[in-house]
Amino acid sequence: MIDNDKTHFDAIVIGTGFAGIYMLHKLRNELGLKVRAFDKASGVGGTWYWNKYPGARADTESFVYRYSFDKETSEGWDWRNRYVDQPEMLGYLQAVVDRHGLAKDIQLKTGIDSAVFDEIHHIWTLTTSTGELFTARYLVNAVGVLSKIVIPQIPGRDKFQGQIVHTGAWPADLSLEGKRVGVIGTGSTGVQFICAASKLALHLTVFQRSAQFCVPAGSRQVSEAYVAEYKNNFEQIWDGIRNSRIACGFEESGVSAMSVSEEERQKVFEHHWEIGNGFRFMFGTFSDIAVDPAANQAASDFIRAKIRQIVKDPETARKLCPTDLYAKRPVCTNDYYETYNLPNVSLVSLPENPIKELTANGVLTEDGVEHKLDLLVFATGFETVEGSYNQMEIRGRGGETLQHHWKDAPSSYLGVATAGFPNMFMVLGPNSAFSNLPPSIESQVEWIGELIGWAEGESTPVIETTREAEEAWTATCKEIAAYTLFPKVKSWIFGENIDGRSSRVLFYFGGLAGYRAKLREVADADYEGFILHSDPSSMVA
Ligand code: NA7
Repeated sequence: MIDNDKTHFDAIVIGTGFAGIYMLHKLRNELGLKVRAFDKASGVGGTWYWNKYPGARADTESFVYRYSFDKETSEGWDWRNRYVDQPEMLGYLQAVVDRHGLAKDIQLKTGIDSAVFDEIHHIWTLTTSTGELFTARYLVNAVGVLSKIVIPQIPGRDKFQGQIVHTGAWPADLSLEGKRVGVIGTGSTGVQFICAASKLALHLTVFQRSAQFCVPAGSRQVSEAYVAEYKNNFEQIWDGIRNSRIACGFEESGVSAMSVSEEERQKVFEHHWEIGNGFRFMFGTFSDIAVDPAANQAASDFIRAKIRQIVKDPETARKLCPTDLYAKRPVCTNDYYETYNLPNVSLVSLPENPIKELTANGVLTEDGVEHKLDLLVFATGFETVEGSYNQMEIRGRGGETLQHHWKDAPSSYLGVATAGFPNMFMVLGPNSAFSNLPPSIESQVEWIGELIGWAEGESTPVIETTREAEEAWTATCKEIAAYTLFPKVKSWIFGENIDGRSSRVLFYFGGLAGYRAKLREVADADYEGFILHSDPSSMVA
């Protein structure tokens, strides 16, 4: 066992995005543990470090896409835009790191290659990409849900003479000015990129596999009075957010779409279209858009009518009209459909005209047209949850790898722990709450911190969840997901964006308030579903 001042820690945190930063603060500054956080990036920020593509910004509002634990940084943070953009987000996270003096315990440019649990000494041993070895009693994975980028295989990739990039690994110095740009992907990243790129590129060609339901974001500057009101009602606003389903800071509707007249329904949709925001449109208009097929159809019809009204060329409008259910992660950005009226933007509908191959000059489609490009951008998403963990070799009891434990699908108890991996926790592990992520992250960090604090009061604390608890939580998540329309459409939410991967439940769809109530219930029942070994001889095999 390695036990020296520089390499042994009470806890190691992997990742320094929203989750890792707060976890480090919680364990080190509040619990008084000796902690180190690692990140393979050269700066903190996680997702917000890597996703530097033009147009990158949060699409939940600035006042909810932040920490509530750090009132002081928020107090001094006079944001001016309804949505925080990527540079401002990084600035905010760096300010939190600075305020809490966290930098000295963050080791950047260091990936974790493996983490192995020693069953005799109850210690995790980690090896890094820099060839170092570290040990810790607790291991917390704060590696994100959407970190591992996906680039589809397209024939002829090596022939293309231009540049290829993924939005999730955007080089900071890459400019679009004067370039012929192609983009594959119209998810929430794609729509942001498309709008920004249309204003910068000489020409933009959008290669669309699925048409997207996109509502206006309603991006605008906010007034000083608006910011002051938030600051004056900080606690009350955050209480409301924690007690809501989606945690986006707007009032979620309790009215079902079909319970009102057609005229009223259109009025509500129109009102929310004007206000803007994707989650608000899906959950603020009516209570059952994501649950009831008729309600879903009404919302879809409304958006399709908007597309036909906005897009001048009827053929382009036809291609842009989605035919699926409105049941992917709701997407918003300003002027998405208007962008297709610009003379420098063209649309290729891939189901009708697939990509044949990449050539030296660009993309050749089945109709024989070669779309000449200087830059091809993949906005093709991420390998949800598993991708973040599969990059490391994590071994728990009996040397079992996490990949093996999750061979059918990733699973967990409450999204924070998985059986056979003692003293290992996850922030946003599989089957965490589907909501605006910062409040979800805070709920888990605080709960994990409480659990570790509780266990620290015991001698030789080893905490692990049971297979029964994990199976029961997985079953609950499956049951709730099946009640919604989300699994009926292929998307990253169910891991189905990866070719050949079957649908798996990766989120708890019962809402953040329900999730937090469950966390409280488990804690109040002396952490039911966890075993706390105060005597090593009582360890389960
Ligand atoms: P998404 O939402 O997974 O979107 C990926 C997009 O790329 C989507 O339009 C896909 O089409 C498209 N795609 C993926 N593979 C291909 C291939 N092989 N050919 C053509 N088009 C393809 O990723 P985002 O980065 O936009 O968003 C991920 C989340 O990150 C986002 O929701 C936020 O929460 C943050 P499809 O719809 O699958 O037909």
